[in-house]
Formats: sequence, C-alpha cells, structure tokens
Amino acid sequence: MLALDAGQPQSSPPGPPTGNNVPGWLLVYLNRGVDGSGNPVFSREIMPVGQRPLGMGLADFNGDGNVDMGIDNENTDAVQMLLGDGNGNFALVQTVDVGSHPFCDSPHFPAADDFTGDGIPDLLVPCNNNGPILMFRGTGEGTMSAPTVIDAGRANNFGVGGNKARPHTLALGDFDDSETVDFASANTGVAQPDPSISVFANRPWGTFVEAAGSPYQAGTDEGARTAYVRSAKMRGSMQASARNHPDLVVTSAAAGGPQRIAVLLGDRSSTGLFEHAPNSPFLVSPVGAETAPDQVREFTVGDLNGDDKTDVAVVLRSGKVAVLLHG
Ligand SMILES: [Ca+2]
Ligand SMILES: [Ca+2]
Ligand SMILES: [Ca+2]
Ligand SMILES: [Ca+2]
Repeated sequence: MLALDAGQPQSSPPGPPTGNNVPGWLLVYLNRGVDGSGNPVFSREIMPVGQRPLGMGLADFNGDGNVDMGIDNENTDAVQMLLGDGNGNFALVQTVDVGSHPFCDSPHFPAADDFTGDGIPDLLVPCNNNGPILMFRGTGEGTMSAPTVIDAGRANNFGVGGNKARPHTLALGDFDDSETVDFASANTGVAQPDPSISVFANRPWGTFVEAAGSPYQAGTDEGARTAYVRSAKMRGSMQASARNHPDLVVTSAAAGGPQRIAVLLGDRSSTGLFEHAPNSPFLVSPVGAETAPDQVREFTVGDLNGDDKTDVAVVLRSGKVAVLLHG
C-alpha cells in the first residue's frame, strides 16, 4: 500500500459555503481536453441547490439523451430533481419534501437506476436518522411520483427500516442473478451484527425483500461502523460486467481504532448472497502511521495499476489517500 497527499482544494465555491443553514452548491467540472503539455483542462459551472446536499443519483430521467440528477438536501429533508441540458447546466424541475413522510428523516446519498423494469430511471433515497429507504418511481419527464417505503426490516428493529440501522450509502447490482437491480445499504447505526450492511433483492420488479443472510457483518472491531459501500468485480478480470453478480466493498471504521475495508464476495447459496474474501476485512493505515489509525471516509474502486484487477482508493480524514492494490 502507498499513500498520496491529496492536498488542498484548488478553489472554493462562491458565497458563504459553511454552516448548516446556507444553500448548497453544485459544482460541475467539464473536461475540455488537454493543454499543450498534455494536462487535462477543466471548466467549472456552479449552481445553487438546497441545504446540505450529500450525494446525487445520475441518470437520464427524461430520456432526452442528457444526464440528469437527483440530489438529497439533508437539512431540509428534501430531494431535488435537476435536468441537464448537455452543456453542464442543470435546471431544477422538482423539489420533493420527504420530511413530511412519517418515517423519513435526513435523506442521504441517493442512487439511480431502473428499479421497476419499465425502462425509466427511478431513485432510491436512504433516510439516515430514523427512516427506511424510499423508492421514487420515475415518471419519464424528469420528475418522481410519490415514494414507496422499503421497510422490510422494521419488524425486528433492524434492516434499513430499523431504528438502529441508519442507512447511509447504497450500492447497486444484480446480486441474485434475477436480472433485476438490487441494492446493498451501508448502515451507520449501532446494530447487531455491527458494523453491517443490509442487502435487499428486487423481485418482482419494484418490490424489495431482504435477502437471505442479510444483514451481513462487515467487521468485528468494537465500535466500528460502516458508512460507504460499492459494488465491484473483485475476482477475475475487472473488464467483465460488474452489474451481474458483483461483489461488495464496504468500510468498517472504529473511532480512534482500526480502519478497515471489507470485501464481500458474491456467493449465491442457500444461506446468503455474500461471504468475506480471504483475510477480509483489510486494515487501512497510511504509510508511517500504522500505529495511529487515520479515519476512513469515502472510497472508490478501479484498476489503478493496469493489471486488470480491481483496486481500492480510500480518502482519509487527514487529507491523504490510501491505495490498496489487488494482490
Ligand atoms: Ca435528460
Ligand atoms: Ca423505472
Ligand atoms: Ca436481482
Ligand atoms: Ca489493479
């Protein structure tokens, strides 16, 4: 493993960007090619959005060929739909008040795909504070219809609807080889087992049921939480389609303690859909700081060394990036 210094941001959005009750900003960086030295050149578009946006689901929600987005507003319990014009500009077409829903509070990172099988992108929104996950059906015009509540785990006080699970981020994929898009939820709350991810199968189209073996334990460190999960091909060539029967990569981080990345391999069986890879979860420590664990934040996956095997790059709270190369 090696560590890179991510450094300071090159620029800041306009206005007062800090605090809890100020508008959020959407920054779009457009790739304008390369300069005379071969370095990439980006232009930047800036647009105000609702308060405290955390993430976005990207899809062509109105079918015009341009990428659109659904953004959460954590502070005001809302979801905003923005349509892209293909030139980096996005226009607000709908604000959905999810806080009026009796079970939804603090919407977090949305995820977009066609979950209903009608060819129109839809949106999943995890409600982190006390709620379940909401599924919004796309209308095909860039707006969303009233949400469906995915709450299968509430009965046993767990799952995405349980008071203790607190879904934070989602990973999508066809985990059960049924040709429907399923989801995994990284749960930041205290639960048993802890830390955990919940996996829900989409069958039939648009109806989610908690999968066999869910919730899955991501680690065993005392006080550890999950926060981020992604689906990826962690076995064989990463060029193979990651959509079909993918694996899961998930954080397992204890405050002031071990920071780990767990790899759960897709392994459809009678008892569940995933099992830990050998030696998972893997310890993440920046070079020179093995005895002072650095807090894991977001991560991404990709082939970082050109060997056609999926690697993981992790953002650490100190401002460094840890790179875990697939051995
Ligand atoms: Ca569009
Ligand atoms: Ca749909
Ligand atoms: Ca499926
Ligand atoms: Ca690689």
